Formats: sequence, C-alpha cells, structure tokens
Amino acid sequence: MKLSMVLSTQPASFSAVAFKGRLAENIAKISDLGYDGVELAVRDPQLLDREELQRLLSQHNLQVPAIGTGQAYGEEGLYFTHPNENIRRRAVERIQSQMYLAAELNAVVIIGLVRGKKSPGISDEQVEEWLIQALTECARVNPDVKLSIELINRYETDILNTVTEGMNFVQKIQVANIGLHLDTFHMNIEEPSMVDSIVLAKEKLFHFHVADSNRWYPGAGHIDFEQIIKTLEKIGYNGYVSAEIMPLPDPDTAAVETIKYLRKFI
Ligand code: LER
Ligand code: MN
Repeated sequence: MKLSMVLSTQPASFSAVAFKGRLAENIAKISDLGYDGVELAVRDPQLLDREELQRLLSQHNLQVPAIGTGQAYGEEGLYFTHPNENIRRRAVERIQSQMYLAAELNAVVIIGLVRGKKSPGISDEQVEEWLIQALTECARVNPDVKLSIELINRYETDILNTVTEGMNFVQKIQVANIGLHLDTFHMNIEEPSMVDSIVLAKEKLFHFHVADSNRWYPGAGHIDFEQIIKTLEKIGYNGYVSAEIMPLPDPDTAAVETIKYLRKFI
C-alpha cells in the first residue's frame, strides 16, 4: 500500500482538500514530505497543461493513483442523473475526457458527486437507469481505466451511500472496470462497521480515501486507522490510501501530521 495526498489542480470550493493550485510548488512539497503519489482533483482536463504536469510528476517521482472529478458537479452543475439530457451528456463527455487523462497517468477515475442526486418527480428506477447508462457509456471508452464509485454520506447525495448499496449496484451491472471507492469520513457516518464494509468490498475496492471523523488529518479524530489498514492488508488491497482532508490547522501541518501518523501502520 502507498500513500497519496489530494491536490486540486486549480482553486475550487470543495473544502476537504489540503492543497489547491500552484502545481509546481505543491507537487514538490508533497514529494518532499515523503508521499508516494498525488491524487489530482481536476475540474476539466482541457484546462491542464499535460506536458508540464508529466514533467513535474517525473521530476518529483510521484504517481497519480486517482483523479477526482467532483468539481464538474460542484462548479458546473454537471451530473449523470440530471433530468436534462444535454447536461447528462456533458457529464458523460467530461468523465470520458477524464478517462483519457487517467490512461496517460495510469490512474483510477473517481465517480463521486458527478453521479448527482435524485430530482423531484423523477422515479428511483429512472435515476438508476440514467446512472447505469452513463457509467457503462464511460466504461466502454477504455476498459483498462477503472471507474471507482465513491460511497458518499447522505448529506451530500441520496444515491449510493453505503457499501452494501454499492456492492449490490456493481454486482447488478457486472462491468469489470466499474468498482467501488471508500472514504473513512463517509464510512464513519454511514457504515455500521468499517472493517466489515472493507471486507464486503474486497476485490471491487479500487480506491481508498482517508480523513478522520472530523475530516481533519488522520489522528485528529476518533477513527481507528490501525484496524482499517490491517483490514485493507487482509483483503489484499495494494492500491493507494489517499488523504482527502481539510487544510486545518493549515495545509502543511495537515500533510505532515497525516504522513507521520499513517506511516506507523503503512
Ligand atoms: C470526494 O472524494 C468526497 O469525498 C465527497 O465528499 C465530495 O463531496
Ligand atoms: Mn472522498
């Protein structure tokens, strides 16, 4: 297992990201602190200078385990289950564009808030149909790029909150490159047992976010990370554990404390 830190490639309103913008400076910092990778939160791949990004990554010897895509929803209102067909189409195209970037970086594409939420007057069956249609259209673009559906707490979305719901969903659609993504912050709200949930996800677990119960750096709240890391080892998870945390008390302290704490177990 390896450790990464989330970096937003540009300023964004989502709060649980320690580092935003200033790519050269932040990539150097994340590498110097001893992280193996940098997870990138990207609103639109078209806005990125990919050559410069690749240069910085190889200069600082960092991998990109995953690309976060939630800003398309948060900043632009694009999502898979929007009642407007044009918006659903633009959301699919945006994720397909993220998949081309992910193929270059060997990264997983995170399906978080871009799945959307239920709208008044739209049946649950319709929502599920739009979601499956969008996901399968994306998955087909490149079967080698994994799409990881993040289980997100009820206060942020009303579609797929728990690992049980996530497993039922991925088993129903049976697409090899569509799996799950867990985040300890959300699990702390939704899951009866984090250990049981990780075991349930097993080989469908494509990516893993950590934050403590208060969304501060691991060690600042009451989540038992030693047990979580042991369980990830037990199921044979060999991907990244990626810190998606608030920049508190300040970004540098949050990043230093995260790695100091997690290196006890990883
Ligand atoms: C994104 O990874 C996440 O965890 C969500 O809280 C986005 O709002
Ligand atoms: Mn997350």
